[in-house]
Amino acid sequence: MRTQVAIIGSGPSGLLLGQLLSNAGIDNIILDRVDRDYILGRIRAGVLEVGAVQMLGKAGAGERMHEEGLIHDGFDLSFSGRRHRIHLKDLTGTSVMVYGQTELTRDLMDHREATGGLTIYNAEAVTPHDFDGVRPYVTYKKDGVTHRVDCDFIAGCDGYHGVCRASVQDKGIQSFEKVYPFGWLGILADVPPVHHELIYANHARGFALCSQRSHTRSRYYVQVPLTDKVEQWSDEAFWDELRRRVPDDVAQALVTGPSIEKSIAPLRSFVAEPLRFGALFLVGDAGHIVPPTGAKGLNLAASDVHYLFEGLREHYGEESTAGIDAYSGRALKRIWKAERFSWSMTMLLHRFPADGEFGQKVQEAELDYLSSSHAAQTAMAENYVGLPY
Ligand code: RFL
Ligand code: PHB
Repeated sequence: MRTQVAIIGSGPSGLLLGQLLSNAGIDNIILDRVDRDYILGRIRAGVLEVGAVQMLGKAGAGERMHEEGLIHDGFDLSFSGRRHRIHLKDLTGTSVMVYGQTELTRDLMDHREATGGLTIYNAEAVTPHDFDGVRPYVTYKKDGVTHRVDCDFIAGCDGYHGVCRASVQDKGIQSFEKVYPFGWLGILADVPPVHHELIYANHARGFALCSQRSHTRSRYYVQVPLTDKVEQWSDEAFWDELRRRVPDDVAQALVTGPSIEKSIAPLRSFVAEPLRFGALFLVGDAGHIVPPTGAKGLNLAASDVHYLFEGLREHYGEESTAGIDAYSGRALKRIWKAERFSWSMTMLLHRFPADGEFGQKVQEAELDYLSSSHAAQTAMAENYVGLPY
């Protein structure tokens, strides 16, 4: 088989890139090691910046998002028993869109199918080859047979645990990492959200987040020690803990119900540099991870795709390599700003056991300052709605 761009990974990065390339007449094949239902079973992001919203529209897959997505003009910070709203729209002129990653992925998969794009699911042992040379190719196994895809470029859209970053370990890649001493226990339930916007809570017992997917489906998180196992947490124990960490009026209004998904995600900040190795590009979580506190992971995947797509379009359309040569530098500039913001939101809102009560007091002072400073709120809002591409 031959294609122009072989895309490894059928998550949001791979699907978005594939669709933009197809729309521009650039041939591509997507390979994923699991199947469609498995990918759609992963409950992840929920908040889209305007840039990601525009990218989905540009891909031609934004119709349902515009019908069903919820526009949020602000969010609440809860601390010291009170709540403060960050007026995103008033402070920046921009809102965010609450639309689940599962739905966005489903829309992109459906659109790819409808427009005749090729995705090979359940591809085993996917391996990129010769991306340093002039004839890159990818091999994979399916039903016991090894296949080969010759290509011009390989897009590594295969997430944090993928094969692409692993295959450049001896090629001068540098990693920058911070691991946090806790995780997020998340629950998805078909109950109406407790509030029409998100609530991020700093509490002496640990962080909590009240989020949502629709008017009838809620997503809630509480900070837990890394040693906790999801089996230890009954639904009742989760709801009780959440009630303790949010203001009283919120706790009283909380509607609970059986969970339809429950999982623990560790928190990590990670950046790989550079993001290009010859004909191989790292895109999205394959190149970087943010803790979810700033809601930036999926949004960074979208901005990476923007820079890479523009570079590839220039390469094929104008025969210029300027865009692909600039990909790593351009993407990393935006990535590091989102890394900084996600790290600072994480430091501000979580309980760090090693920092003791001093740490908690400093956080409360910063939150109190934030609630009285227009400048500090503007800085937070600008970063939350997303910096320009
Ligand atoms: P993905 O989604 O991980 O997709 C990678 C795909 O590659 C496949 N793959 C392979 N295929 C072939 N061969 C191999 N060897 C392969 N290895 C892996 C996988 O099967 C998969 O299909 O990466 P992508 O596309 O870069 O997308 C990134 C986003 O998924 C991620 O950044 C977000 O989910 C992060 N995130 C959030 N981001 C936001 O913007 N806003 C949020 O509100 C938000 N909340 C979250 C989050 C992530 C979370 N967790 C669980 C990590 C909340 C949570 C709890
Ligand atoms: C979510 O709804 O899953 C979500 C929302 C905001 C975040 C992280 C996760 O910051």
